[in-house]
Amino acid sequence: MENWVRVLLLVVCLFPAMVECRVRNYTFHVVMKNTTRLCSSKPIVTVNRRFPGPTLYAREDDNVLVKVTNHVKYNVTIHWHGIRQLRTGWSDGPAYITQCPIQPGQSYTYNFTVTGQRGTLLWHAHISWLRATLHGGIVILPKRGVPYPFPKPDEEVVVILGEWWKSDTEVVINQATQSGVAPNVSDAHTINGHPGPLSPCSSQGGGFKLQVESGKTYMLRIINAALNEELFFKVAGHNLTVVEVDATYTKPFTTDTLLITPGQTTNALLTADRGSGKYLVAASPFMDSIVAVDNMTATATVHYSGTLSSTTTTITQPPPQNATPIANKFINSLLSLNSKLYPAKVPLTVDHNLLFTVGLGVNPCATCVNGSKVVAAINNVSFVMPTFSLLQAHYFNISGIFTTDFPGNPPIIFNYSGNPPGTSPANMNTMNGTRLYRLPYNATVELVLQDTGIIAPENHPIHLHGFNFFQVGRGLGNFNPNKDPKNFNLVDPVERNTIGVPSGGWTAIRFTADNPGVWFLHCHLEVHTTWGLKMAFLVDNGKGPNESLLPPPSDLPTC
Ligand SMILES: *[C@@H]1O[C@H](CO)[C@@H](O)[C@H](O)[C@H]1NC(C)=O
Ligand SMILES: *[C@@H]1O[C@H](CO)[C@@H](O)[C@H](O)[C@H]1NC(C)=O
Ligand SMILES: *[C@@H]1O[C@H](CO)[C@@H](O)[C@H](O)[C@H]1NC(C)=O
Ligand SMILES: *[C@@H]1O[C@H](CO)[C@@H](O)[C@H](O)[C@H]1NC(C)=O
Ligand SMILES: *[C@@H]1O[C@H](CO)[C@@H](O)[C@H](O)[C@H]1NC(C)=O
Ligand SMILES: *[C@@H]1O[C@H](CO)[C@@H](O)[C@H](O)[C@H]1NC(C)=O
Ligand SMILES: *[C@@H]1O[C@H](CO)[C@@H](O)[C@H](O)[C@H]1NC(C)=O
Ligand SMILES: *[C@@H]1O[C@H](CO)[C@@H](O)[C@H](O)[C@H]1NC(C)=O
Ligand SMILES: *[C@@H]1O[C@H](CO)[C@@H](O)[C@H](O)[C@H]1NC(C)=O
Ligand SMILES: *[C@@H]1O[C@H](CO)[C@@H](O)[C@H](O)[C@H]1NC(C)=O
Ligand SMILES: *[C@@H]1O[C@H](CO)[C@@H](O)[C@H](O)[C@H]1NC(C)=O
Ligand SMILES: *[C@@H]1O[C@H](CO)[C@@H](O)[C@H](O)[C@H]1NC(C)=O
Ligand SMILES: [Cu+2]
Repeated sequence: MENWVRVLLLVVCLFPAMVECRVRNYTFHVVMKNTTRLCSSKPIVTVNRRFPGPTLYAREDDNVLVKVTNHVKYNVTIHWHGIRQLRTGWSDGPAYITQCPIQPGQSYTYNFTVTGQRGTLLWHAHISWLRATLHGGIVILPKRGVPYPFPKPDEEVVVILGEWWKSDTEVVINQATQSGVAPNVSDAHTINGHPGPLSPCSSQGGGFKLQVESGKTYMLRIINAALNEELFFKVAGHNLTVVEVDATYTKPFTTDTLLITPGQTTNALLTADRGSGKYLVAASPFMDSIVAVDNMTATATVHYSGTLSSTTTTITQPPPQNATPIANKFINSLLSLNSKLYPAKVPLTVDHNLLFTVGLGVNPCATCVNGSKVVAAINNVSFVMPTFSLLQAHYFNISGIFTTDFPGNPPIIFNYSGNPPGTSPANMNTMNGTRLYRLPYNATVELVLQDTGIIAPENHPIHLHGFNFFQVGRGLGNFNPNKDPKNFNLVDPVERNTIGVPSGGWTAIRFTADNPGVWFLHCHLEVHTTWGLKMAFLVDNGKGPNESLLPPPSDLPTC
């Protein structure tokens, strides 16, 4: 852009009323704050002393600038979860993947443009377990004058689901890493930062209260920012109409229960059609395996205007923890809107056919409790975090940081799902390495994510950075490459950035590698990421500057 145009834009943006301002300029100060929950106080890491952190608002096509200054003792990075970051991988945020951390006392300005996306996403720290308290919403409004493809709601509300530990989460994960066993589960779930009125230790005025007026419609922008748990979400006495997930429009459908995995977002319309009263909102865990979870239900209230404070709250029964049929019903209802304005651009041909097993393992560890440690892997490779950023190593041709030999298929074919029991490999060891899978620009990829039953089958919410993908298929047991593709939905599959791989089953996704850079793929259960359930794609530049990664910004942190 010509310099004078940039100066003009800057000046014009001082008077946003005069003209559409295209630059959104935010300042994030990462600071400690003492916070009381569950009757105990502890210092937590926050952005601008807020928990959850501030909501980032932008319109499609806006340029977003966020200057992050680190005032705490931990290294910090921030990830803009679901933002495509077209050619701006430097602003994606996962530590040691696209950048070195912002060290104590340092600043870094994330600079990206929102292209072709509208809806709700989230930002969160992407280093260690700091995202437990370092997270917030991202609201992307459609371009000015472009309506939603559903009736305009009267009001919009960001609803962030989270997980709360009484202990310091950095201590929780360090303790687990040293002992080699699973970290402690959380002590409560939260809705907009509070465990809610039914918590044994309710505080802060009984939790989050959504004040509604009878007859009006509210769009809930619901975000699962929990570290390790998929959550059901319900409102007593009300149905919800899902209209968008992961910042892509869906075919609207009505349900009484939502399922949201960590990293996923859902926009749902709630019509206040009850006249009056108080109705409980509940967020409770979904876990259809033997793995321990925090079974506390987080609550909030929908409160109709004019309702007496003495009115009792209508409660709702959360689904059982292992309610697989309720989860499946919700997942199977999700389809892309696939309208003329918002077509589903599903790749119809496939250049790279990949099968990745995702699951757990056990490796020897002399210093650990039982001489072994729990690990996790993709295609039997437990990812080893480098000490230098992969994107920088790639851009500057620095060798010795990573290899590009990540296997496109599992090294051993077995009964992946472990069903019938006892058929999983007796040897549960994994390999380790910082191995990437290389893709030419614009290659089309079909990736089947296959759960393993090693230790136990489990639902893994897998998140891909830099791309949206389409979920073309899903099933139980071993994926069958001869039979299963016949049932793929290539017309209107849901488009998203995070997808649950069913316990003992598989999910098939397709995407086009039209974004050059290094892009992280990992389980969004933070415990599994820590254990090594992660890898990265390296996407080469295409032809010319419009298909090439931009040069790194001058303030990019170094290691
Ligand atoms: C963003 O805000 C900061 C602090 O208010 C200011 O110094 C900077 O010039 C702004 N940048 C742009 C591009 O508006
Ligand atoms: C938190 O509280 C402790 C004990 O009261 C105090 O020493 C500390 O300075 C407080 N920290 C912050 C960040 O307010
Ligand atoms: C943000 O990045 C764009 C390139 O994508 C660049 O033109 C612009 O100057 C950058 N803005 C700031 C404030 O650094
Ligand atoms: C984790 O749980 C164990 C057993 O209850 C307890 O001894 C330990 O202190 C907990 N760790 C943290 C960091 O809270
Ligand atoms: C929710 O929708 C279902 C199915 O359409 C219907 O049976 C039920 O009565 C509705 N519940 C409420 C509270 O509107
Ligand atoms: C939650 O789990 C604890 C510990 O396993 C158990 O004692 C308690 O009964 C469970 N509560 C509910 C509501 O299931
Ligand atoms: C250690 O091994 C024993 C015996 O197999 C088992 O009971 C125990 O749960 C293990 N402890 C840990 C921390 O894995
Ligand atoms: C890295 O290597 C490629 C191919 O050899 C070359 O085109 C590019 O200029 C190199 N980049 C840097 C920063 O040295
Ligand atoms: C994984 O790799 C380890 C170490 O090479 C090997 O012992 C084990 O058999 C492999 N397991 C699978 C399922 O590929
Ligand atoms: C990777 O595996 C090797 C050989 O088993 C082992 O010596 C090394 O400690 C492992 N590295 C990590 C980070 O686990
Ligand atoms: C990328 O691939 C699509 C088809 O998948 C094609 O339509 C498009 O022209 C390609 N773009 C480039 C720049 O190669
Ligand atoms: C912070 O990051 C730097 C650069 O990677 C590293 O040298 C340092 O050990 C890290 N500090 C902590 C506390 O992890
Ligand atoms: Cu997982």
